[in-house]
Amino acid sequence: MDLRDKKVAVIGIGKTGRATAHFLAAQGARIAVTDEKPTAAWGETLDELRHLPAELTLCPYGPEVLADAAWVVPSPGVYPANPILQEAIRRKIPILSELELAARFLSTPLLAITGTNGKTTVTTLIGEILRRSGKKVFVGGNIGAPLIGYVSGPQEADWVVVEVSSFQLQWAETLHPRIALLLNVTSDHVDYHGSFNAYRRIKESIFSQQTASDLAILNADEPSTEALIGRLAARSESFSSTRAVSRGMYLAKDRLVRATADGGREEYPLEMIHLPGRHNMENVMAAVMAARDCGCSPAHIVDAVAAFRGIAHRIEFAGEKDGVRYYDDSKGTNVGAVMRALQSFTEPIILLLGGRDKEGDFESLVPLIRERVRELLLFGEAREKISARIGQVVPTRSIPTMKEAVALAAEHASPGEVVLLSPGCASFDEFRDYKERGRVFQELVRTLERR
Ligand code: UMA
Repeated sequence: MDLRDKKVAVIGIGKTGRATAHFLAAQGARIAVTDEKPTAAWGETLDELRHLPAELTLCPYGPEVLADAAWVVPSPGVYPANPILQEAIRRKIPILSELELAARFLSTPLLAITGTNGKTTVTTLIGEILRRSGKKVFVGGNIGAPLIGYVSGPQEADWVVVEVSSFQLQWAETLHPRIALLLNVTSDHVDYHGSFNAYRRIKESIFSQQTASDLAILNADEPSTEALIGRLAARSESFSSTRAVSRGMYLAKDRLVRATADGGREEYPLEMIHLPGRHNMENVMAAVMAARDCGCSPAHIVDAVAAFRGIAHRIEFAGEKDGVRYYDDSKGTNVGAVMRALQSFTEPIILLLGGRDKEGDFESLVPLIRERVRELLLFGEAREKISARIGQVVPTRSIPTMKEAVALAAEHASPGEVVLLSPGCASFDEFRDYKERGRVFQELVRTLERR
């Protein structure tokens, strides 16, 4: 792919758009950029872009950006139904996600992780294991650093480990990971993709370019991913926390077992895992399988897993006051994540749920809420909508903000109970992102502790 003197339209100037513009400039392309935010609100980004060694056109937010463009690179957050993208389709201008563009220039083997939940944990853990095994690794993608930034440099890693969101898989038709993981698919981002089936198909497309020399890692416990075993061009291995599998990993009574295609068996102690919940055993199994295929030894794997304490805002212990333990699961932005969080505790739970709805299937939480939640506190923009759907199951209160919900939880909780923020919704109604929401929650808990 030769970008020299070609015009490329970049939509959105967040992390992805900025990194893409830098890459395009280095490739000698001409760049047209646009963002729904007016240029007056671009701050330092405007200066940064103006200093790029490239022909740069700043366009108003609309189809003008497409004039003379050979390709369009939308930021992940731009919905497929966006009128600029629809116009690009009408004009037959190819649309490439940043991930697709980067992958076309990638010379390092690619290990890609997707799924509705667990991606960040598995991506981080694989990175840790590879590092501990002495390999050079770039860890990026949806987790933070765009892949395009890596391909802009000397590409010196042994492996590129990339967390891939469904937004990045949209417009990524030739992406070809050496190892691809699909951890699970439950309802999420339906507002973006149009339907659950469209979302599921996009997730499965991570395997579409793989061949027999590649590896696909699948979840044997989830019908939607299990159905793919044996149906893919790649070798497939699966993991299960409920039953033995012939190729892959499973949870036996007191250990994890890895069964290889040649009939071999490896065992890993459960004591190496310091993360809560069965879902984290699945995450660890997925990471171990990927790492073994990269050539990491079981000894390095055990060391790295034992040292791994999880990621921020993912069922993270936030503090304790008067015998009540507070947990921050702000990263739980969909219903599947809330289920996992609820399953991680045996204590009665006061659940803080709410924010901006992504058309989540809240009804599917009802059995777990009935079983484990003592009180449901709904907050944020979606609170009335959620209340109308699941507000009759356990005592439920509807409160405007998360801050007020935390205060009420502290008032209502009894010693031995857990207060869990697992919002099942996006944060953007009240916060910049889930990280800010989690930080605010943790600060509120620290204030409670000091009282
Ligand atoms: N914008 C438009 N038009 C739109 C939408 C956005 O102009 O229709 C503009 C915004 O005004 C803003 C810019 O685009 O200036 C933001 O782009 P973006 O929302 O795509 O965000 P980036 O900063 O590029 O960050 C993206 C990912 N964000 C999303 O997918 C929403 C980050 O994932 C990722 O870390 C980063 O690329 C690097 O790869 C975050 C995320 O929320 C963590 N991901 C979702 C999730 O995990 O559920 C998928």
